[in-house]
Amino acid sequence: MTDELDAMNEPLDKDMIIIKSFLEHLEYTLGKDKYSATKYDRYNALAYAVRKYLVERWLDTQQAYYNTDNKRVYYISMEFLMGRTLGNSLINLGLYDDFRDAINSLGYDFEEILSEEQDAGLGNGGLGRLAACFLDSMATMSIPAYGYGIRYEYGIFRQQIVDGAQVEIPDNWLRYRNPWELDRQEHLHTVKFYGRVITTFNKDNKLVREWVDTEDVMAMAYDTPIPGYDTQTVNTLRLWSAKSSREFDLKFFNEGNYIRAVEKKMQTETISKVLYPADNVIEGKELRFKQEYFLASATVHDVLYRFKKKHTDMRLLPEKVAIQLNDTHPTLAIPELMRVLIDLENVEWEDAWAITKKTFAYTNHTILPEALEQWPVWFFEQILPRHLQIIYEINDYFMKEVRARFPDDPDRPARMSIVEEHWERKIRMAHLAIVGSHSVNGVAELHSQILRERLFKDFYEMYPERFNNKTNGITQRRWLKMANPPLAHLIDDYIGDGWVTDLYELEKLRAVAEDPEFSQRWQEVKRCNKEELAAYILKHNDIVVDPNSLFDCQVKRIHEYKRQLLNVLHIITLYNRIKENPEAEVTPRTFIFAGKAAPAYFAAKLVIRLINGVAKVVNEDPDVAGRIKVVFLANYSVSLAEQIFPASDLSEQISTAGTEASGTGNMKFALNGALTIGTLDGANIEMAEEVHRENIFIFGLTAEEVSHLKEQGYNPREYYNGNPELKKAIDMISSGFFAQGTPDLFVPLTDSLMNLGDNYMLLADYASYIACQEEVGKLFRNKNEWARLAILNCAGMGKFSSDRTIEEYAREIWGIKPMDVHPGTVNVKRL
Ligand code: GPQ
Repeated sequence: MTDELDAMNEPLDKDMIIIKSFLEHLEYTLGKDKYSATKYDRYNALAYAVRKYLVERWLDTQQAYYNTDNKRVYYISMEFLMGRTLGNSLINLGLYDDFRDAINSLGYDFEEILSEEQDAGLGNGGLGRLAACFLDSMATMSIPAYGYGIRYEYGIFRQQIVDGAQVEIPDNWLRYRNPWELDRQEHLHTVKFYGRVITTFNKDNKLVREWVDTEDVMAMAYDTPIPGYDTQTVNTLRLWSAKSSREFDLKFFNEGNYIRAVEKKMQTETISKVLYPADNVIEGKELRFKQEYFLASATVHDVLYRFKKKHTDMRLLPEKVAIQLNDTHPTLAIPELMRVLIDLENVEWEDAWAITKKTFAYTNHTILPEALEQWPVWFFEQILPRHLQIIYEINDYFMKEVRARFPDDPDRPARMSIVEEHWERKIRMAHLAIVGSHSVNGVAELHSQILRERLFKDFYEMYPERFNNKTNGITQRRWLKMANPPLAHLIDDYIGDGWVTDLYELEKLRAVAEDPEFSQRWQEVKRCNKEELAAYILKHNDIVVDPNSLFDCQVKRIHEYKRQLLNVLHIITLYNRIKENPEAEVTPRTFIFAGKAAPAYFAAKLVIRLINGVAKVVNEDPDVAGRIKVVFLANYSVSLAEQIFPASDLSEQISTAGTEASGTGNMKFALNGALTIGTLDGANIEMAEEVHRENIFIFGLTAEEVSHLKEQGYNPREYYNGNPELKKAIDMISSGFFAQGTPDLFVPLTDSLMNLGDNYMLLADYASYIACQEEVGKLFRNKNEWARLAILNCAGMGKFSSDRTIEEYAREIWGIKPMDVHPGTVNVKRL
């Protein structure tokens, strides 16, 4: 019936269907009329109108998964950095233009309504955004997949810049409603903490362990639909929220102290309160440990619940379930699955262990030692006593295997042990993840090589077949089609829109890289995008920037290894050159920075102050006016990134070689027509291969040279003394020239370069970076040549679609094939 109505009305009433639904939601869901509705109400009404189309496909997809019982993949991650959902959903559903036209016809500004949406900022940076891109690709490629994470009440903090310094503001993103999630009151799991383990015998006189006297927390599911592009498939992102249990409430209330009881209740619910804001470093806090177990346990129980609806034989689990661990953060899922199989499902140890290893796969995202998780044994003793027993037992078997395999290497067991015995005893989560998985992967070729040859060398020698590489990627739906409509349309006009689902199609741009008309339009698009960003900068920073200048961008977390400070040394060098010689040939540039620093990361916060200090000096100095400008954009986020990439000319990817596992911002820049200046690090290396080495600006030491120089004894002072421009720049920083009245302010930064060994070798790479930047500046003066290279860069981005990455995971690690969903169980009403 509805189908018939739809068919009858189709061409006629497309706009009307949308408008009706929008107005109905405004009135009946939100209780507003056109007089009382705020912009935010209009956003919500629009979101509910769109949600209908998601839900229909979602129900179909989930029913199809249940019916076919295909193998599914569970991507478990402590972070999902989703950004905004409305625009992306419309694009993936193919309804963007219809909704835009309908809403605009009511006299509203559609884009303005979209920008009302708060980012879902449940992540810190690359690792969380990768998880979000993977969800998009898995749905688009019709892979039966689920994301599992935590529904933090507070996502990544909002950053304000006050007097040049970062100030953190809590991100209360759920204060207003979230139209994209559906709470699933019925999907509840009990997660246990504390207590003790008792040993008893069961009726078969078999030894059994019981974990008793626990403090229980409930995990409640909130589901968000994840639509694929141009497909029926709508997958699920399930986020867990902590609730105190009924029994828990009663127990404490019965003890008679009402206020104390409520306090206790609030304490348990703090588990899902806030995202830890540190990136690439562990904080080692007990609450974080509990969060990790909370996610791991709830997810394992949910996965098994779904499995058991169709199966009774646990040995079939690896044929139906693949679990991908996004870094070690969810690794407690390994001992949790072992516990459930052995203690609750009565599976024998050997079988349980074989099932577990076949089910799990682990992705490593960093080699920085400060980011490798190790949890104190006493956390386990108190909080997860049964898991500690299981980990010890896993380790006993594992140590036997190591000794048997390498009888002549007496130090090896201690090196490889899951238990670190020195100083304070700790559990090495990466070792547990490797031992308990059938696959271990890095996220770019160089990174995977470093895992095999350095970080996990011992493990690679023992289990070479487990190690593999999966170079990261990004979704072109969000990062080109949605973020940069003018460029997307231009590309469509010349090569069609096949690139939206097959990014290798961009290769076809090579043929038009020298076509004058295409080049002209390409340059116009970039110019318009730069004007928009310039307007944003004027509005938010009150700085006038010239859209003709080279937009030189470094936007990412602030971290010493990412070397924002090296970029600053370049700026100061240019400043000095112009001051000394007003005729100096310096291509006009606007340096754009954005990024958050972990609240406890002193050096990173100081770098933010330095950037702002340099900005003040440079921007206010009439001698360099029209030549260089420096801008720090506050509160870097997915939605701000969507405005920066399209307007960028140059992408700074300048980490010390061997430190950045992959990088993914590099790919977003190139896709949007920026050229890269970078070291041979992470995915930069593979990008250089794809775009051809002559089309990318590479400088600095290689990873091998970095290790070599470190072994030989690196002395930063040699570089300082040998390079007057470098010396001058560093001296200006330490002397307080940029410190605005606090002369010693930046001494810790120069100290770390000069007196603490310059861990990330800025000084060693300085000269080569400056020389490379001169080439960049020269090339930019030739607009057509610059455009030609930018087009070739974009043309070479095919490999860096997360569709390619996911296809490799699915085929090589998960053993999962795409699965078509046909509209069936419910009517999918089409516009
Ligand atoms: N990454 Cl371990 C993060 O963003 N946060 C982390 O805590 C860890 C890694 C990044 C990594 O630094 C980038 O090089 C990668 O491109 C990204 O993960 C995704 O793999």
